[in-house]
Amino acid sequence: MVLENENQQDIEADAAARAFEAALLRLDRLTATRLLTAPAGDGNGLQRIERLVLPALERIGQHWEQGGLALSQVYMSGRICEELVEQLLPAATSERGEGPLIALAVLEDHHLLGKRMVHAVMRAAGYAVRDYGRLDAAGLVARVVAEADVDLLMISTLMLASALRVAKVRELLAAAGRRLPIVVGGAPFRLDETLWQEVGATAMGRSASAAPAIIARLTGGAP
Ligand code: B12
Repeated sequence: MVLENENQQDIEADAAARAFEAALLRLDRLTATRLLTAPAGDGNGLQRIERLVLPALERIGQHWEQGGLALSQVYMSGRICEELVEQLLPAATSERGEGPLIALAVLEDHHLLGKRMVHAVMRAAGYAVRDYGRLDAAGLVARVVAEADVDLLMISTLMLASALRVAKVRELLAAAGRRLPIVVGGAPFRLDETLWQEVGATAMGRSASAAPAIIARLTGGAP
């Protein structure tokens, strides 16, 4: 019975993600918004976003790769998702308390949506997060070295070449004598389960909603 319910939920989530994908490709913001702000009882806002936005954009990326879509369609779909995520995710701010100070960056990559989601979730969980935006490996290391109060670094990358640059960040940090945990996330790490270890990260998160628990584990408790 429980299994039947779960199957039914999976089928409904898949149908909703496909409807969301179609709305993105029609540039139909109204329908996309309606699908994201679903009736109560269907998970919280973040779960809903992860269930719709991630698979829809992933399929759009695959269609583009296979030549079925133009890059402009990928771009517009990404922009609409960015706008919606910005509107829908809690904009809670957290003053620095006793908890760890976290720096968050996109490394050598223009895919910013995942970082935005991670930022919103971490702030909502009560963590103090410094958003470094998009940086290259040397720029990121220079900033972490200059800001001695940063306890942990979170890096988001969506391109394989950028994911591999995490190894450079680790190497430059070690050369500068700065040791801190690095938590990575993004498509390349979800596709290759051991990549985070290969690039010398401390941990990997498959989703934004998984991030607070990973940070709590690494820093010895919630903020
Ligand atoms: C939208 C998109 C774009 C948009 C980006 C808009 C924007 N402002 O973000 C635009 C059009 C600009 C774009 C450009 C390009 N793209 Co693009 N893009 C995508 C697409 C379709 C979706 C990405 C996305 O936003 N997903 C939704 C977000 C929410 O998911 P996410 O980032 O994975 O984040 C989630 C988790 O991973 C996790 N997470 C993310 N980061 C972190 C970090 C931590 C610490 C933790 C714990 C968790 C975590 O939390 C998030 C929520 O749960 C992907 C397809 C895919 N499979 O991902 C291709 C994709 C990433 N793009 C790709 C490519 C090739 C490009 C271009 C090179 C295309 C070109 N020829 O110009 C350029 C490169 C730009 C650059 N230099 O960075 C390839 C990369 C292939 C590879 N192996 O490297 C992909 C995989 C498409 C494909 N199938 O080929 N792209």
